[in-house]
Amino acid sequence: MKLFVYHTPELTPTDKPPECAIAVDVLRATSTIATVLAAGGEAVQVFSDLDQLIAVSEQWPPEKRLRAGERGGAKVAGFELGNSPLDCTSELVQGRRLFISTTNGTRALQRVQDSPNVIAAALINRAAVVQFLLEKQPETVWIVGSGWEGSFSLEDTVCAGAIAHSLLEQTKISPEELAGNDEVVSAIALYSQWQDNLLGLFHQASHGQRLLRLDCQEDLKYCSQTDILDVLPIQQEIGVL
Ligand code: 3SL
Repeated sequence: MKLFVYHTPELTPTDKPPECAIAVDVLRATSTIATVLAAGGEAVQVFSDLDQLIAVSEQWPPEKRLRAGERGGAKVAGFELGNSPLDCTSELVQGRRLFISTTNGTRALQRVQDSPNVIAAALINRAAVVQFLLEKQPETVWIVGSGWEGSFSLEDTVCAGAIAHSLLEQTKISPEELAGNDEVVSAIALYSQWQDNLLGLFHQASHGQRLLRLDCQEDLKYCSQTDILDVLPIQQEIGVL
């Protein structure tokens, strides 16, 4: 297995998709997606465009759907949900499909949608993702951070490091064998330094600070937990996990 980390969707190569692509948006899209599926949501369908989301979801029975929209961290007017995983209780999401569009996370998923195995990962479901990689043994794996509007984000990189770190712990593979690019090594170093204080790292992260200004401290706490959900959000058809 060769692992590559890309800090933003724009940095991924365009020629050939990898055997497995893992999109990461710890704050908060992939944390929300994992939470919805763990809480019994029927599926999650992702969109970069809000009008397209509305058009497609209109074809779904109203009692079987939920619409989530986030721009700039805030809920989009007229949608039932923004992008807080804490709103996704089993009472609300059970048996319903979540139609979601967020600023960066859904774009990352769309960027890698042609890979035969597309996964949404966050810290909360890290163990399930690592388990999948250990069982499937894909030759090439990309971990793609969503970043923020084309820039690096600490929280996505530390999650990439958490996945890589766990792979190293559970196999005999050396860091040199695993790492396909230098970003893997730096992601592991970031995780090694902050693994006991991930919430502290989120407080330093620019998007963490943006969410704190929006009064989302409970979201930061929730998303900074590791391995609490045994769920693997994997693409079933293009755009649907
Ligand atoms: O950028 C995204 O996709 C979102 O996850 C951002 S937010 O955490 O909902 O503000």
